[in-house]
Amino acid sequence: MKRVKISPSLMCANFISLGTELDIMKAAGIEYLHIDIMDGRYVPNFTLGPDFCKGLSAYSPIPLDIHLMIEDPDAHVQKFAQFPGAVVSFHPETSRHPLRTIDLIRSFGARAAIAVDPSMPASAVAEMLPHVSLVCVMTVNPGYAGQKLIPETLGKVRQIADMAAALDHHIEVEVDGNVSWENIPRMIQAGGEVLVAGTSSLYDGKASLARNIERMRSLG
Ligand code: S6P
Ligand code: MG
Repeated sequence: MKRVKISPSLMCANFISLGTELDIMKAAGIEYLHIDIMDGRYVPNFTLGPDFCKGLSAYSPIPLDIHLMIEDPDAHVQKFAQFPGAVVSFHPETSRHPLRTIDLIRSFGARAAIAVDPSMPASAVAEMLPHVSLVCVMTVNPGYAGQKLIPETLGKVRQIADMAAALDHHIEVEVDGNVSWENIPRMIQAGGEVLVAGTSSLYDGKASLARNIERMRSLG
């Protein structure tokens, strides 16, 4: 069985000791750094931005997994798509022509991805799958950490994983939202390959980051 990839949600990190946390993640072979970008319009919250990504990319060799939760992504992707090895996802409903946005992300050097809102059926993204290298399936409503899983979204993870498997290039299926100790096995079972780890697991505050990474590895 292939090893599940971990993408720690940095909006949940302890910014006072971020350098130490990034060192621990590097030593543990963490695959991605998940960065939530919010604009107060597409979602009712604000989080991180391009300067934060720049600082991270300069410090850590771990590829950035940038999740845009913003209106008008075409106006902003250039600020996010130039980091080496980055994958940039956007929500298709924020773009008039999602395939153009995908091309735009690629034109700046990043891998392109789409993020799927819990209300959006798998069929809505079928025509985009051949053009992306990752699909971020949201299992909570976008906007906040610390929410509860919307259980119906697990079936959609399975549907998208099956649709992706039928294509001739590999697509990573990422699961984002309430990736908890209890939910992780079900999410992997449903076909999740990249798990976004926030307050429900790595940052649960009950054990050290290093211990929680080990615990997560032991689950998949
Ligand atoms: C939510 C965002 C997510 C959160 C993550 C937090 O809008 O896209 O990436 O950071 O879900 O994890 P948790 O375990 O607190 O749900
Ligand atoms: Mg996210």
